[in-house]
Amino acid sequence: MLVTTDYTEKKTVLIATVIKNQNQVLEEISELNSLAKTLGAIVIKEFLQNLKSKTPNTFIGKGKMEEIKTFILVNNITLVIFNDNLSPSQFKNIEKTLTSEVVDRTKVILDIFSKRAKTSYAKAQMKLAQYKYALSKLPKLWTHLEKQRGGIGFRGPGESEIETDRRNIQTSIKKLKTKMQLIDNQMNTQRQHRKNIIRISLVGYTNVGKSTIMNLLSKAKVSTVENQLFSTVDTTVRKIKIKKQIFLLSDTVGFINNLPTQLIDSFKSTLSEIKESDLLIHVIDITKNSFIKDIKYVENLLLEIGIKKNLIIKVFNKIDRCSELNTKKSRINKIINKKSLKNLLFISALQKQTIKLLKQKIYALTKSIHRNIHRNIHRNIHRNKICLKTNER
Ligand SMILES: Nc1nc2c(ncn2[C@@H]2O[C@H](COP(=O)(O)OP(=O)(O)OP(=O)(O)O)[C@@H](O)[C@H]2O)c(=O)[nH]1
Ligand SMILES: [Mg+2]
Repeated sequence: MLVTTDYTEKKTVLIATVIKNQNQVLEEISELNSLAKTLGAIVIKEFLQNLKSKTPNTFIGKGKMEEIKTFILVNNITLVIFNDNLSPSQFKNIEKTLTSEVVDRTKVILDIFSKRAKTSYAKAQMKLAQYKYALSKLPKLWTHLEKQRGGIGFRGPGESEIETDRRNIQTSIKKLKTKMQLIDNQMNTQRQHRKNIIRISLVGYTNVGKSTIMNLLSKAKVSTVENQLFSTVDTTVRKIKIKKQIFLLSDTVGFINNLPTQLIDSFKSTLSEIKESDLLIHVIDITKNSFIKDIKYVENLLLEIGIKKNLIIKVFNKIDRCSELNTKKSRINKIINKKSLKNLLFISALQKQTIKLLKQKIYALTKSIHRNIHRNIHRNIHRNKICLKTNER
């Protein structure tokens, strides 16, 4: 059941439906194209269908379905990826009609994450997300799952077997949660030890340059892959020094539109790294047409997971590739509230000198936190001395 779909060199078509916002879907399908390519699929064609409402059985209309079916047969397509999330019965019906393997956007994202996870903790988080996904598709996804099974320990179809499957997945989820709780506790203790150091997290949409900035600020070697989505799945924490002050900098997993809820759930503790940070560096790829939408999406997602920070630097990255910088700057001035304007930076992570500006900004914004931390440390030392003296008497 946790077998990932093999995308390598598979001739693939993408399908997206438009009910309201065509531009939004166009961006999503281009993102889906990158996601599929990241997994090695060869995308042959994108199908877009305007709909007044979704057809419950097959999701898209009959005529379009026939057109896609013919295209699949003529071009030997073996994989179909839907931009929308499909219900178990839709999966079943569409696969039957198209006689091809069908996956949805959530599955693709989960498969990329599981491929990228390196640490055992990230792997456990991924497994948890995949179990939850499998559980949500289970009842009617029998044939679909069966095709992928091949000796995973589940036997033939039928209601009772499906029930066994469900119980097996639920048991695995329980075990994983217990395992992760133990690691969570250790990580919490580690975080407590770092209390006296200012913590900074790089956050933002995927592929905006977070890891590149991390590497520049910390001389770390977090892998940054040429234009691939979700290079980073594991959180990396590095010490950095600015004017003799020590900071802890975390590089975190990138966000994407319609991030699967299963992923958000299982990445909660990774995200608590962000929650406990004193300062967030929200990185934005200014070359993207949708950069304003990306900002809002990231801000909303942060709010959704309970992260409300006053100290945020918005770093508009990749200015070396941005052709309409001034026009974009005036768009930004209009949407950003006046108070936050001083916390904006325009940089190129490929030009070392602009990183200096970022360092200056980090230092200036966290000065008062440093002062408080030092005051607390001195107060504690003083308190301990008094305690010691009292005990000596
Ligand atoms: N032209 C240009 N490219 C950049 C800049 N910063 C990063 N890149 C490129 O953008 C791509 C993505 O960079 P990453 O640092 O991996 O982005 P990320 O935000 O960590 O991505 P995820 O880990 O996938 O969320 C890489 O190919 C980088 O070389 C920049 O300032 N200018
Ligand atoms: Mg990264």
